[in-house]
Amino acid sequence: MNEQQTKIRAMLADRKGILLVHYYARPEIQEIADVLGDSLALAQAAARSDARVIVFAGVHFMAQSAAMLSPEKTVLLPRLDAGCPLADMASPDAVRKMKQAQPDAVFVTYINSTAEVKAECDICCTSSNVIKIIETLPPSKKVVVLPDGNLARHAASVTGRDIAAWEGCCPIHQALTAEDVTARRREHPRALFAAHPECRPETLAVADFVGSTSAILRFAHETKATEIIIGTEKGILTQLAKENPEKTFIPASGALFCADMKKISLDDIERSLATLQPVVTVPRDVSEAAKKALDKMLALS
Ligand code: CIZ
Repeated sequence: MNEQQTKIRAMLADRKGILLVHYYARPEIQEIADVLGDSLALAQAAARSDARVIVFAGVHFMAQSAAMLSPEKTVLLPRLDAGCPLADMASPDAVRKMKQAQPDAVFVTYINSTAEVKAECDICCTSSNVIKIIETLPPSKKVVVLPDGNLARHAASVTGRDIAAWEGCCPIHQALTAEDVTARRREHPRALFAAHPECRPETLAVADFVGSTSAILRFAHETKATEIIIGTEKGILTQLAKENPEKTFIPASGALFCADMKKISLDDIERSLATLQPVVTVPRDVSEAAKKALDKMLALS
C-alpha cells in the first residue's frame, strides 16, 4: 500500500467506514477495498454491513441502492457525476406509460437504473442473477426487462420466455462488434472469448461464454484455456490477472473503457472521508417503493 492508500484505510477505521468497490473501478482503489465485487455483491454487502459510513467507488445507481438498503448509514459517492448512461435511458414517466400499455406484465429492472425507475418496477435483477430472477416469475406472465435491451434479449434466449426489451444499452458494451472479436481471435488463435450479456446479440453469438463479471471470473478460473479474450469493461482485468497469474487476458477492444467507472480517484476518496461529503440519499417515497424491488431480488439471490 502506498502512503495515500494507508491514510485512506486509517480514515475509514476512524469513521467506522467501509469501502465498497466495483470491479470496473481504478486498480489502486480495488487494492484497498473492504469488498470488491459486482453490483449484487456490493448491494448485499451494503445491506449486511454494520459500518456507519459506506464509501462507494462505483457509479451513482450503485450508491443509491446502498443508501436505500442502509438508510441509517452515511453513503458517500466521492464523485456525484459518476453516472451511468444506461441507467439514464429509462425515465420513470416512460416506464409508467409502458406499464399502462402492458398492465399484466411483470416489470424487471436491471440494477443499472435510477431509484425512481426501480420504484415503478416489480423486481430488480443484476447481470449475475437475471436468469434466476426471470425463472421465478409465473410462466404465463409477460415480462418486460429494462433498461438494457441486450440483457433482455439474452435473458429471453436463455429462458425461452416472452420478454419485451426496452431499447437502452450500455454504450461501452454496445460498441464491441463481432468483427472486433474476429480480429482478436486472429491475433490469439487459441484464446476463448468471454462476453458480458450487455453486448450486442451478434457479439454474444460468437462468444464461448456469456456471463456477468463474477461469472466471467469463475469461468476464467475454471477453464483449461490459458488465453481469454474479455468482452467487458477493462477494469475486470485487474482481478482476472490477480486470481489467474498464469493466464493471459486480452481486452476484446481498446474501447471497453467506462470513463464514469474510472472517475473516482484516491484523492476523491480521501476528500470525501475528510468532509463526509457528497452524501447520496433517496427521497423516502421513492425509496420505499424501490427498496421493495431490491429486497425481492436479494431474497431470491
Ligand atoms: O452487475 C454489475 O455490477 C455490472 C454493472 C456488471 C457485472 O456484470 O457485474
